[in-house]
Order: sequence, then C-alpha cells, then structure tokens
Amino acid sequence: MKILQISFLIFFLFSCNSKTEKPVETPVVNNTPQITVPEFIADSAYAFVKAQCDFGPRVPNSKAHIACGDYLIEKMQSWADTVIVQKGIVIAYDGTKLNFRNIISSFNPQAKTRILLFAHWDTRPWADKDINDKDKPILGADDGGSGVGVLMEIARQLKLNKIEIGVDIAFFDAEDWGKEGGGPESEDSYALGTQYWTKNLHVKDYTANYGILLDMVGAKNAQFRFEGLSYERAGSVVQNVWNTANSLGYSNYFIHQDGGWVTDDHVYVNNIGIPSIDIIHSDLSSRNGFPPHWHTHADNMDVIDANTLRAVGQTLLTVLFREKVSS
Ligand code: AHN
Ligand code: ZN
Repeated sequence: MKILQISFLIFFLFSCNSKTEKPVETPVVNNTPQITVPEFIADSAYAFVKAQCDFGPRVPNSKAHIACGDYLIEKMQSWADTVIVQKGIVIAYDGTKLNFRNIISSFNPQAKTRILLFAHWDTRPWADKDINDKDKPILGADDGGSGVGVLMEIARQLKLNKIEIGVDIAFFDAEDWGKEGGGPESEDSYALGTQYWTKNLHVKDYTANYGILLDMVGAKNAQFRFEGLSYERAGSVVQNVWNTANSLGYSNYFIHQDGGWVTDDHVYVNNIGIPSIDIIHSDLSSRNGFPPHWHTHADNMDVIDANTLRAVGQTLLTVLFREKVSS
C-alpha cells in the first residue's frame, strides 16, 4: 500500500515536473510605453540666469526691466507655440505705479491636460536684508533669475522634444515690490503680476491640472522642503515632485520634511482653483527660513550653482514627460 502511495506521489511529481520543464512561452505584454526624458542642460540654464543678470536689476519702471522683458519674450517666441504678453499697470503698496508685463508661453495650447510652470522675473528694488546699500536694488540672480533660467531651458527642451500634454510657462512680473514685516499694508503686497493674471486670465476660462512655482532654485546646496500651502492644497503634486527628485538622486536638494508657510505667487494661483506648489529654497538655520543672500546684494551669480539648476530642471522635465494625457 505504502509503495503504491509513493509511486503515485512520484508519478504525480514527475508529471508536474514535466509540465514545468517546458513552459509554454507566453508573450509578455508590456502596457507601459517607453518614456524618454530629455536631458536638462544645466550650463544652458546657468547662461540664461547670467543673461538676465547682465541686464542689471530688473526693477519695474527701469530700462533694464524693459530690456530683459524684451529678451525673455524673444527667447520664448523662438521655442513655444504661442506667447501671450499681458501689459498693464499695478499700484504697489507704497503708491508707485508699476508698469508690468506677464509673459505666458504655451506648448500644445489645444491640449486638455495642462501643467502650469511659473516664476517671477522682476527683482526687488531694495536690499532690505543687507547691512549695506539697503536702498539699492538687488541683482536677483537667485530671487527671480534662477526660476526663469530653469524654465527657459525647459522651454528650449520642449521645442527640441515633442511632448503630448499641454505645458504653460508663465513669467510673472511685479512680485517683489512687497512690504516686509507684516501689518495690513503688507497683505497682498507681493505677487502683483500674478494677482492681476488671476483676475485677467490670458486665455478665457484658462485652467491647468496643477501648477508648480519656482522661487530661488539656483543657489549652491539649496534645500527644498514641503511648503505649507503647497502640501495642503496640492499634496499629491508635492509627493510626486519630491519622489521623482529622489529617484533621480537629488535627495540632498529635495528633503522630505516640512518647511514653513510662504506667501508667494502660488497662493493666488491656488485661490483660482489650480492646485499649486512652491519649490522654494528653505534654510532651517536662518530666522526667516530663507537663505542668507535673500534680499541682499549677495544674491548675484556667485551664489548660483549649475548642479542645483540641474536637480530642479531634470526633476521637472521628468515629471512633465511622465504625465499621462487624459482622454
Ligand atoms: C514674503 O516675503 C512675504 N514672501 C516671499 C516671497 C518672495 C519674495 N519670494 C522671493 N522674494
Ligand atoms: Zn524676493
């Protein structure tokens, strides 16, 4: 009886074995399409930051501001499908009339799935955080120049490499003529160009799936942490961007940690229903949470590092090219 059982068992095992010895080749169906993400050329972005600084401080109502605006429009026209320039006057908290231009460039303007990337291109009229020459305008290599430089290189890459989704790149003006120190006067005193745009959209009924603001993304060893409103209103975008950065090896820049809350252009874009995040330099060792060069004359090309521009730019290009078109 036992022998019979064992021989059955052996037969059974053998028959199973013989089945697995020659497996039927079933073709592996790969539903994930191959995505190639273009390489972000950091030296190119660096040159775009320097080109802006070479105009001098880009303070509204100045010659350098006009000249740099013309340069940005010309460059974006050479890369994007459409460039719309919004021109007007906004009144600053101190009563100054600021001539502004918002420059909005689009790729695949007809596409339903859209991502909005934005940065401010004007620079602060004062160096109020400096100990010297407080009343002189800053160069704003990082605060203004860096975000625009990264987005220019992304625009250049989108011209060279077709993308399926729609991408809008907005350079907002008159961000940094704001009042420091709180109080009713400082409320809504920053981001005047963005505030204007949210009330006067460049395209009727414009919307985007989400938005990403770049603010001070060029300094050596910069760190980016979860900004409060970004996490509250667009937590999944924050996670996607930070996880993507980490997967590319940029975890020294993109830290999975809470930063502070910042009143910035993204506040107003969130207010019109486009969930938006702020990638902004966070410095835990400083009292205000910003890097030491912030609103000082040290914010010049010396603080800019191409490696930081690459970390941000390559992360964004990867996020864009992995985004799926919704039907
Ligand atoms: C305030 O200082 C209130 N918000 C920071 C916005 C800003 C200015 N980002 C760069 N410059
Ligand atoms: Zn600033």
